[in-house]
Amino acid sequence: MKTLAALTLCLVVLMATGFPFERKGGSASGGAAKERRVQYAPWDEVNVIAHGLLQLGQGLKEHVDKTKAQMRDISATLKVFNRTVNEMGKESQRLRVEGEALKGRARGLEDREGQLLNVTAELREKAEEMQRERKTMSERMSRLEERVNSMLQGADARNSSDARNIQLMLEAQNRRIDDLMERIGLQQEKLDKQNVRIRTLQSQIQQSRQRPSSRSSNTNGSEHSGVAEQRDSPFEMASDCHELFLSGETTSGVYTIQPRNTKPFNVFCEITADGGWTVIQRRQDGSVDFDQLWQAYEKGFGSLNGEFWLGLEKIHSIVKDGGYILNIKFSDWEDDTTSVRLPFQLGGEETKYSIQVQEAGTFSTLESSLGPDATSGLSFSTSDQDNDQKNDTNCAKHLSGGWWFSNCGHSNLNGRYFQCPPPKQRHQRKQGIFWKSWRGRYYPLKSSVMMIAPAVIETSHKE
Ligand SMILES: [Ca+2]
Repeated sequence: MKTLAALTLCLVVLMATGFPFERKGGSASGGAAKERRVQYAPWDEVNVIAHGLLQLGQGLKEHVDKTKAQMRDISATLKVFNRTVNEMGKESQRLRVEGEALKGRARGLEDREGQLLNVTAELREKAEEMQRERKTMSERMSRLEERVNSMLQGADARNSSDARNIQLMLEAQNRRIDDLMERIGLQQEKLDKQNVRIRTLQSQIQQSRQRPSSRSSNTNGSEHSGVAEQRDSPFEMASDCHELFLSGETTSGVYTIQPRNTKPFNVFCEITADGGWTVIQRRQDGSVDFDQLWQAYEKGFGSLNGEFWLGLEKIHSIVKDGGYILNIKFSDWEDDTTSVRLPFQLGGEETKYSIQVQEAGTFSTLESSLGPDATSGLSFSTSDQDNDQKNDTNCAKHLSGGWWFSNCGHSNLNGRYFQCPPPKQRHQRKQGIFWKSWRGRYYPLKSSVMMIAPAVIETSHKE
């Protein structure tokens, strides 16, 4: 800039000196020589001016070049600066975004921290509560311990020997009481047994009076010796519910009986006005699954006070000497009831517990669902023991439960228990409890009870 100012000043000075010369030449037109001299005379000056101008041009060029270079530098710097500004803008934008995100995160963390604080506070409260509880518990425990200790110490201190003596005495007393109770029990059992025998004999006497047959004389003949024998024989339990009835029992319920050559077992006795029935099956609410296998039907299952199957073994042990009657009671869903009585025999395991119903003239319609099929013996079947009379079918598997099946279609009181209303599909309904000749093949009955008693009961029932 300084050089530019200096050159401009120089140019101005030169021009200023030139003006008077040209004016001088113009005004002095009279003398040509003088003018030529004047014209050539300042050559040096012209030279100097030209030189100056050249220098000036050179200087200007240099200056322009320098300025250009400077401009380039400046613009490059500006570009860099712009870029930097741009980048900084972007960066600041990014930083702003990041800042927002961070702020968001910070807010989230703050929230969480708040939640955590709440939870922590809750936990602390709970822990404190638990600690309090534990404290009270341990206090109680220690109080109890103290009490027990004091009691023990007291007892020890005061009367350890007395207590021991009293204990021994008590034990001796208990033993004596037990002995007495046992003796009383034995006496009572003897009395009971005698009572049973007397009642049995009384009923036999009554029968022989009513039916003066060949058997009556035998009964009368053995009467006294029977009683005498009974007096000295050890206690025997009733062999069935009818014997209990004869011994004076009047209330239905669970009793222990002991058929001949059998271990005692419990049964439900249905005591009626004319005798004691031993219940062998009861269906009433579907509470017991009757879809059981052979072994279960042999041993029995269910609850004597609810639904049950007494078991083929036990039934056989009661009726093995014959002369029994099967009494079946049913009810439908209108609570209509009916009953069937069939004199029968039951074979043992070797006959697959074959039932044989005694033929008494012709069977009634009601009796026809079991009677006619069983006159020559009908074995018991379960899904794992097909002893039925239908060759191509396993009735127990086809239907349900175990029964004295003949051709699958006449009766099954151990079928599936269906509540009312029963299923609509016949293939389901036919698995139910049914007695074809009463309510039909596809009517699942509401209840059934099967019970047995000596045929004697039937005589008194009819008379
Ligand atoms: Ca079969």
